[in-house]
Amino acid sequence: MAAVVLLGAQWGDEGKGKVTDFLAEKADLVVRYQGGNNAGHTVVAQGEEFKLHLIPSGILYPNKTCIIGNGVVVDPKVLLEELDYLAERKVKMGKLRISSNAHIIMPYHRLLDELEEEARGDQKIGTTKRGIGPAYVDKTTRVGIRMIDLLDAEEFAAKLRRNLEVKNNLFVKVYGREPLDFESIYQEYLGYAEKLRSLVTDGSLAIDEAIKAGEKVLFEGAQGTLLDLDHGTYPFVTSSHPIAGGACIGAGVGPTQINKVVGVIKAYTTRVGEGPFPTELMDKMGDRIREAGHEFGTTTGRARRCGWFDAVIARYAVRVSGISDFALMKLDVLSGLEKVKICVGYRVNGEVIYEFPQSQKIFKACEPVYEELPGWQEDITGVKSFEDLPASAQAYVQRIEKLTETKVTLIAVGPGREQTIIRG
Ligand code: 2SA
Ligand code: MG
Repeated sequence: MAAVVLLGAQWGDEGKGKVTDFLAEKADLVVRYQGGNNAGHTVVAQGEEFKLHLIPSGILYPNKTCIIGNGVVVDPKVLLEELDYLAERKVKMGKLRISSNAHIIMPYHRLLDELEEEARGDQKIGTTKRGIGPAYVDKTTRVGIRMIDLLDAEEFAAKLRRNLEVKNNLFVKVYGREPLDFESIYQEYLGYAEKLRSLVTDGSLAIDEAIKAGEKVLFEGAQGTLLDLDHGTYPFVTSSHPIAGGACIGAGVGPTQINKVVGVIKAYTTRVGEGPFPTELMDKMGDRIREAGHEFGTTTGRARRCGWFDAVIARYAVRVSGISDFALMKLDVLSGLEKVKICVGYRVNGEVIYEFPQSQKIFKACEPVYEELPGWQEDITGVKSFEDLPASAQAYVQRIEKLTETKVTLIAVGPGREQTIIRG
């Protein structure tokens, strides 16, 4: 397998970190292609737990190269903190490279994220307030500051000055805030530039050279399909493209180079932030899943909304990303239930639909149509092969495969690297 894209097939937090870590073992290069430090990966390696937000989880292998692609928005302060954290934990690290075309998150992006959320009132999106959206806005309106600009003090000063003029006008006149100070931001960021200079490279070229040399590349998506700017539950989405196509743009690689797309799904569904969620459980069952699955955000610590597995969404993810394999996570969390449910369609306006609707107004009105399956009581956290899973757990997985027409080739029954069932 030369190049694999790994992505979230739900609303993020599917457990991508664990699968990345697992697949990274076989890769030479691990590339992030979108998002920023709104992501959060918890990886258990060498018996220890690591929390990463920006750096690809492949960094935990000393002989790998990790690339932060051009499609990522980089908060340099956070990146340096993360590097320090890894150094403190005395991890033998892989090589890290940052694309020169990646955009930089500036202090005014973080402030804007906060102020805009506040201003939205009950229409708020529930962002992570990391400045992600405002940084992508600047990229799109062509005033963004890229890694390469940051390394050129003169260029950086000019761009920062121009940006601050516009942003400060907004802070003062619209939000009644104090203006941000040019000099302190300038000095602070020049400091980051010096620390990061040696890591900046042409990411697309590095990936191309690796592929041509026969190396294996893993593209690691953050967030999930339903948070995609175009294909997600707009406007309750993030400002980038977690879907497989995002890897081409966000890393600078052509679609014909990608051989495999792995979608990560959880055995149930979760969502952080606002927006419709048909299978959400507002009852004791939702609490039970949250507790058993430790469903609290890695980035913000927020309690995640929990619900049953939604096959409509999973099938949709297969469609928009061309998912070839599913990795099914946290199957063990459902152990001990008498019955488990899978959403197979939605009831809306007096009819039943089986495709993810285009209109968010309709999606919001959707009531799940459930299929009920028998649960399993056994502890499965030590199970090593599919055949050794309880019959009803096997049936649950097979039902998901049938409904999504996609093979589940990896099943996680616990957080550890060894708690993984591989199916051919
Ligand atoms: P933003 O900050 O602009 O990207 O927020 C926009 C929406 O996207 C949601 N969002 C997320 N949802 C789930 N997981 C996310 N990342 C972390 C992770 C979660 C965490 O991958 O583990 O640690 O809390 C993530 N990032 C953004 C967000 O809730 C808004 O609905
Ligand atoms: Mg996560």
